[in-house]
Amino acid sequence: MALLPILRFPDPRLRKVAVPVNKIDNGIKKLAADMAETMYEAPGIGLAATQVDVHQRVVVIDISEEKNDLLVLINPEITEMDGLAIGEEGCLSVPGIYDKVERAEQVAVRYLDLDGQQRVLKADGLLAVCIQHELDHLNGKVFVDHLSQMKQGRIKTKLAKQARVTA
Ligand code: GNR
Ligand code: NI
Repeated sequence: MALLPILRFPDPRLRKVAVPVNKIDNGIKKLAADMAETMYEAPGIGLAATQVDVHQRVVVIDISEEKNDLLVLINPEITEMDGLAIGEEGCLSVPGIYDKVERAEQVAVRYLDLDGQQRVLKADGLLAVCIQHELDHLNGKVFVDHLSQMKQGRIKTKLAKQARVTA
């Protein structure tokens, strides 16, 4: 296992659209294991391969308190969306920034598990938010894209200042 470096907004590599996985081989299994380790260490509740500069459609999620309920979603697709909910979001690629985003309240997601089995998961609450947030990453989107241009500008300024003091 290995910890992977996480790309930071506004890195242009966060804008790449990930391609579907065509074979769940040992490379994909290692990627999922390394992503899980990286997510737990951060700590975060989800991580998309895009954030570790791998542009394939792989997501890991664990919203459990005990951090013992890992979900690996390969080629996830949202097949149903219902309702609207506004919740506070953050992102490991946009450290220290939190803001409200409107999402579907409930989703159904179809995906392959690590054994290549097709599965369907119905989610609401934080899990539904996290699934939508991670699918956005696979499509080159970051949660701040849902905010006003003025907020996006302020976030860029704040992150650039942070990067200066950390460097
Ligand atoms: O750790 C994370 N927390 C979180 C909180 C509210 C909404 C979405 C998230 S996902 C985020 C991890 C991350 O950046 N995944 O891409
Ligand atoms: Ni994120």
